[in-house]
Amino acid sequence: MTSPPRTVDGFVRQFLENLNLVRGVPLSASSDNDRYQALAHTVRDYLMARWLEDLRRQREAQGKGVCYLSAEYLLGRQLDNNLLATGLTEIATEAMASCGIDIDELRGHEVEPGLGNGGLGRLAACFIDSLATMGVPNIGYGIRYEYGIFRQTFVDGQQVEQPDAWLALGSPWEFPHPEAAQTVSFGGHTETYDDAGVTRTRWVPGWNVQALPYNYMVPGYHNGRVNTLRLWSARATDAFDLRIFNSGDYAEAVRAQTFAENISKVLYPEDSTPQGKELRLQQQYFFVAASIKDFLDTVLPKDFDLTRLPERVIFQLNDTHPVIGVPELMRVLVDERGLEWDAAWDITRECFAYTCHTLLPEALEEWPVDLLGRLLPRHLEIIYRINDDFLDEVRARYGDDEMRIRNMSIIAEHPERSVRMAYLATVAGAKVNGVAELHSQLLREKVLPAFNEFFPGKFTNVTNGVTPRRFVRLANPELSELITSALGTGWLTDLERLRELEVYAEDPDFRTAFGEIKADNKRRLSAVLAARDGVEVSDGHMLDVMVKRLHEYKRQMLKLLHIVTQYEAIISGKVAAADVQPRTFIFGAKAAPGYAMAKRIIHLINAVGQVVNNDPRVEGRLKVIFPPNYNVTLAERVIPAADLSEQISLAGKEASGTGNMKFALNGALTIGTDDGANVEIRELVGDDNFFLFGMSEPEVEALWARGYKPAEFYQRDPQLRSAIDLIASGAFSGGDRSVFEPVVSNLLYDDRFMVLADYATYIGAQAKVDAAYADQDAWTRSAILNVARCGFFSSDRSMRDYIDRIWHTPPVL
Ligand code: 26Q
Repeated sequence: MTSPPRTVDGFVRQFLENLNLVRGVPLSASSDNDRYQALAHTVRDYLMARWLEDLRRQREAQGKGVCYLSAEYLLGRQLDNNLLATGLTEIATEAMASCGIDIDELRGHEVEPGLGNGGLGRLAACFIDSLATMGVPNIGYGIRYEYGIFRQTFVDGQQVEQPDAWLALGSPWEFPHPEAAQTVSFGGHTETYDDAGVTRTRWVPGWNVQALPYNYMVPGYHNGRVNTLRLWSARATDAFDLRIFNSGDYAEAVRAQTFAENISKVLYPEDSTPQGKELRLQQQYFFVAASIKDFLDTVLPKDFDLTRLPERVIFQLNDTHPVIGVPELMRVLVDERGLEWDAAWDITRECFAYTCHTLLPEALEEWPVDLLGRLLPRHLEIIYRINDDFLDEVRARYGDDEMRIRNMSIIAEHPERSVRMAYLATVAGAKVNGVAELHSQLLREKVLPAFNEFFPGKFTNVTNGVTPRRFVRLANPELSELITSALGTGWLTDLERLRELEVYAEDPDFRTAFGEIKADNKRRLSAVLAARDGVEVSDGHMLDVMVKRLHEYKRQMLKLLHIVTQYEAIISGKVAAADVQPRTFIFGAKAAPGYAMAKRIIHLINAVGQVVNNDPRVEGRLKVIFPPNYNVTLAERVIPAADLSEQISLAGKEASGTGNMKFALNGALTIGTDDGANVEIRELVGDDNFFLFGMSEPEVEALWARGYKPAEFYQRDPQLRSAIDLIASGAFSGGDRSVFEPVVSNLLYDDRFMVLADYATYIGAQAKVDAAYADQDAWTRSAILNVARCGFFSSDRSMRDYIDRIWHTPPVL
């Protein structure tokens, strides 16, 4: 193997060689894509020796590792991250310059792998970054979707989805290993047979697919470590190919092949509202079965004593999506490896742990028994047996309390007989965790109280975190440099050290420098938006940002009502435009393609922007920008530029949020409800540095109990009435009142997320924001304190909590 290029000359040599050998072109004839690919190859060559070394180290150590099972990894661009991890950024920049290439230009050519929907997928990406940085053995298992999250475009202000062909130009970061393929089976039936006097069950599947692993390097930051992300791609098996050969019916044979390969074709773009689609269950079983087999057959030594499996692995279930792994491990242990049921169950119960990411009842996955039985007949039998044994234990404890039995059963009977995957995960998991303190408390007290009582000590909390390498160092290089100039190095892997910045909040020079960086970041963002969408962030504006998936519970409508309220006040003459604090509002949000109300809200945001931005009476003091296709790459630009972070979900609905953490760490102040991790952010930064508004979760409950009538809030509050009336009048739809009528009546008569109930306190809090922003120096002081006090939200700390409370996996030195 070639030696790693540690000098500019070495780097240039290797880069030119890769252009020739990998791309088959000389520099003079190379395209930007050739150059990007060759550069990426040069970085991965450098990582290769370390990767191999880590594989060896981990095999020899025979320690316990984490298998993170996640249907989503929202990785973001890889080049910059891998340059940073290896400390090659300067060398690569100089090397490219000496070839006459602008590395920034090449950076822009990387298509980010969007293999996730939002928070949950990005969390998985942050976690594997932290584990590599901490030297903890980890394999991330998931699916190599051929198409990731759709590319969002707007046509007449309405969302139109385009396929995300992220692999079209080739993916230099992946290593296919077809020789390590696994076979995954589906369908068929089960039968019993006599095995030397013992009755055993076997599954006779109806069809198989091949799972091909693609490995990705997950480098630790400046520690020479490289873990593995292994994503599975579906291929037709030889049997499918044979059918092609033998059938003579070419079209039918190809259809069969397409059928197999459909399994990893596309990421489901729903988040929070799972649809019980067969293909989705196929995806889940496909990657989990391949991963478990891969771990048992290729990662563990041959003839490993499986009763000791819990000493070697914890399978962490990222939400319920991989929970079919529980009956799968039971099937492998009992049917294939010949263990007794009870012994297998003891192993299984120790090998899984479950993270819940939601509180919305409609987001809890259930699979209809007839679908599950058709696709995975043996797994359904195993689930029934797990449930029978569990309910026997419940009866033994509480007697024949049928009400309780029905409530705790893994099998729901209504509206159709189905498997409650969260219950299965809770019964099987060694631990169950929520993702923020409030969420974990509500999980224990509201969602799964019977299980919390039955399994004392099983429930725990691990508050989410984000990787500071990507979301501070890469996204905000100037701030990172300022921090390093104050604290020295080391803080990026020990983020609590940001505390030492508290004293600098009192230093006028530091505040000036901090304020200038924020202004620079706004200019950088403005340039990006100008190039991308032809819009600019106006100078001197406060940047007010709400970026997250579009969902009613997150309440983008509340933000919009604030904008419309300000606009209405100007055009009705209640307020002079000159007296309005100039603000640019940035939205970023994708709606699930089938979520009609979310799509209408997107349309309305664009429509309001169109009107407000072009009304001369506003005098340019309010501006709404909604760049399409918000993704990790855009997040890295928007977040460092933000002054104000909007975290305004109805209390009790947002499990944690992680964008909230990214903003605070980049010196934005939060306006937010007492929800998810906002609670912890506010406790840490202090009430003076956080704009709290809205009902608390118990207040929400109390209002529901009293009877919530949104129309009464509309009647009572003239400001609210004017804003809603303006929308209803057709002012944002060319006079056509019908376009946004569904949005308006939804608010007035079916306001499930209590937008109108929190409106008044939200508007009040926004007035406080305006007042605070008027004193720039004081604002900057608060922003610095946000940075200084949010070190807790490093995903390194999350990983330490998982390790201490759940995994018990020491680093391998
Ligand atoms: C399930 C079945 C079928 C189709 C789709 C799905 C599906 C896909 C994605 C269900 C849910 C998701 C994603 C959920 C998610 O992102 N939840 C967020 O997780 C973050 C990390 O813990 C939290 O910070 C957010 O509060 C939570 O909303």
